[in-house]
Amino acid sequence: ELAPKNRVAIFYENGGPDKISIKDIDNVKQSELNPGEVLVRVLFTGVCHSDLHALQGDWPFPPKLPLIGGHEGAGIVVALGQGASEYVQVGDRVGIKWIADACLNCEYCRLSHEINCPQYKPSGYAVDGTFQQYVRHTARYLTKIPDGLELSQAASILCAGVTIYRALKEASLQPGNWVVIPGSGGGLGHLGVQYARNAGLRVIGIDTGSEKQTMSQQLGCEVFIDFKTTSDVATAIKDATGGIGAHAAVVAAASPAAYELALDYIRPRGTLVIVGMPNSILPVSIFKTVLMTHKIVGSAVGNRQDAVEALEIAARGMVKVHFTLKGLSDLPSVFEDMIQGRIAGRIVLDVDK
Ligand code: 8ID
Ligand code: ZN
Repeated sequence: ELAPKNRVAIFYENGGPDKISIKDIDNVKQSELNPGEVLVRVLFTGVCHSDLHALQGDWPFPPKLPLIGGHEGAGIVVALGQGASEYVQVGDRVGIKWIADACLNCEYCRLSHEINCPQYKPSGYAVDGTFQQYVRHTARYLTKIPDGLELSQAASILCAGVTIYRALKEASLQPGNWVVIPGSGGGLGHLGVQYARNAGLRVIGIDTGSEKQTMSQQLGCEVFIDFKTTSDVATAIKDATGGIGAHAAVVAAASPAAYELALDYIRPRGTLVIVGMPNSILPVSIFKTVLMTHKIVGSAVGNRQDAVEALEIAARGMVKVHFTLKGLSDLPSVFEDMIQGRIAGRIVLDVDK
């Protein structure tokens, strides 16, 4: 028997944290599930900065309204629609990611680039996400969570972890190379430091404040630069890397300034990976890009295999999400803290609290 009610965090218009209401709505009935769909009982969900962009509506394509946000969910399958048992069973521990579904049949999907599928649907953006106790979801796009990885740990691997893991791949680095991670004390960044170290890279973190500095250094940054108190970040990075700059920057900050700086400290043939998503323009010198033979690449979440790999690494204990556990009803204050830049690591919500 499914619970009659579903507790959700919902907003009806874009704006600040005060737009969010926590309420009980009628739960989906088993008979309402479409073929291929399942009902997932979410237990834990991370809060990603993308959820804040969705709330504020500051991206070029605004989200559906009203919206139940969230796209880093870990929970248990509780009901199956017709045919869903081909993919999952009741009781399976599963993860919900940014990509809720894609056609799996177009050229991009065939190449495992589901993020480029014209029909892909983002969770907590185009369809309701994980800031609720029960989510209907296509069975084929869920990710199984490895045994031995707690659901509260798995949650933020499903967006922050996968995204930064894939972004590091896009930087095409070799063990021993230098990578700079602006935003190293944030959700994506603090996981990026660990995935990078795990791949044998040397990491320089950029962020601000003593809490984020300590976290960045404890997780493996050899060098930490506070962008608010360092007058010449580019020179500091060149000094740390034998005078020539880093092999790559993987920018995990929602800040245009972090991007502009990166073009000044990556070495010739270096790569700038665009991950953090301020809605802004990056001025790039055409002349300098040619002279330095720089590469600038965008990276968006990861595919199903990236998710499996990112979770496996976490299950082996090589990467840990450093999170503070709060309740779903705390979501407005969590967004307020995110706006103020007060969150080191991640906030994970217990959706029952
Ligand atoms: O697929 C993608 N590309 C993807 C997936 C998930 C998230 C992109 N994102 C985007 C989010 O939408 C957001 O724009 O990545 C960005 C970072 O998400 P997050 O890690 O969830 O945000 P956070 O926890 O707030 O961390 C951001 C960190 O950046 C620092 C902040 O202090 C914070 O610790 N930061 C800022 I703001 N400006 C900085 C700067 N100039 C900076 N760090 C270095 N230099
Ligand atoms: Zn996210």
